[in-house]
Amino acid sequence: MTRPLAVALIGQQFMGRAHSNAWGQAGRFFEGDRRPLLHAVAARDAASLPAFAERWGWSRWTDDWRTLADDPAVELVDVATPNHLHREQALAMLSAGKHVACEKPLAGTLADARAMRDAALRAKRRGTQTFVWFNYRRCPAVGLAYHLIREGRLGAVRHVRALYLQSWGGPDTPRSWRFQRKLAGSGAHGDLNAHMIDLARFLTGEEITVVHGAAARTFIARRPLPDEGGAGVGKRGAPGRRGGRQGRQRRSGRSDVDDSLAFLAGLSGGGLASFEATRLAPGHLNDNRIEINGERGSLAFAFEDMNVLWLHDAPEGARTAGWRRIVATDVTHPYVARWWPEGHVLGYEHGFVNMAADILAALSGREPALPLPDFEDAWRTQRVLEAAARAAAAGRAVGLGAVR
Ligand code: NAI
Ligand code: SOE
Repeated sequence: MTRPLAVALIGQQFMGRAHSNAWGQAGRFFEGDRRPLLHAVAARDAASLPAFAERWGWSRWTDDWRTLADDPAVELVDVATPNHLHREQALAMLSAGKHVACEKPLAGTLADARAMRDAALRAKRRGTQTFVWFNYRRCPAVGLAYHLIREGRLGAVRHVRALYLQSWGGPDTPRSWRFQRKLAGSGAHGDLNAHMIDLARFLTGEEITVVHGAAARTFIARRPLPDEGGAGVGKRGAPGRRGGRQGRQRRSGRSDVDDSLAFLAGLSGGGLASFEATRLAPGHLNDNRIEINGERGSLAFAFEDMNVLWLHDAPEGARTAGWRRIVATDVTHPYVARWWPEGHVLGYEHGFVNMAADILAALSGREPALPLPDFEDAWRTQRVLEAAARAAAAGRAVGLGAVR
């Protein structure tokens, strides 16, 4: 017998859809003591919420997210809103005794992230849990890499090479919240490097102790304002895309975040790491890739080929050494047994479903398939983001000890 666990979601656009799908599917594909009940969805656009709720299976909707805190049925609140709202929404729900699953980055600013970490520590003493949606941890190929590293297949880590390259942020892309520092915190850096810092820390099990140097660029300082009525949220609404205003003069606004940021860092085990994030790399759509070189072998993962993990080792010596392409769809790979037979590959949405299932496991007192990031964990990632931003602004190295 499974007991329902009432989930409430805040946000109904990109991540709102991904998370709605995840809560709906987790109860179908995974077994456990708790089954998600899609209790309520909250967002700003009252006109579109009833249809959204019906399509995705939410029993209720509201355009006032605060009411979720007063609803005694709600056990878990899922925050899928722009970065500047994470703090207020998460803190309100934690004080009401709700578990909180929040989107990444934990917050737009270090101060917000610190307040969230502190509130999560207090809530944890009362048995309340927090989670952060670093979904790429939950691709089976990444999970396999995690286990291979724990088994000592690479030996000591020498290098981490992490790239997150996208191409959607050209001059026609409207100035959504993602291009405003007061709403997003930063640009490509917080948005994309957050994932790569998390992956580097998760896979190696090491912390970043110093940012040796960083450089940021804002190539596009003004952007067209989004259309009225919500078009232009995220990357939608650009001329030529559905919802965009074509052939008319558009008003523009200031874009004050980085379009690209790269940095070099040191790992607690002595290794060297490089990170690069951009929204202006034509030919790279959602190209997040990480390579780890250890003293005995290497691993490489690239999300655009997300079912594959590359392993380089030399069990019989140099004569037959080489890169092996492992299609991570075997039942021995994390999560795969819950899905399809070998070679029936998974996609973007499965990472979110796998994470929803792991959150349910954690809330039932069971071990998740792979470790889940909580606010404390995401706070550590946020400190690295801050150190790199400070290093870029000041043109010097920043030790993590100075970022608290
Ligand atoms: P979006 O712009 O597509 O959607 C934002 C949603 O928040 C909308 O439904 C909007 O109505 C709602 N919202 C905005 N202000 C609100 C308010 N005051 N009260 C209630 N609802 C409000 O944004 P998107 O892309 O879904 O991003 C949301 C969060 O998810 C961000 O933190 C972003 O960094 C993160 N994200 C994470 C991804 C991942 O890979 N884990 C992928 C994309 C986004
Ligand atoms: C940005 O385009 C974005 O949607 C990020 O916000 C996500 O975190 C990333 O996973 C995909 O790209």
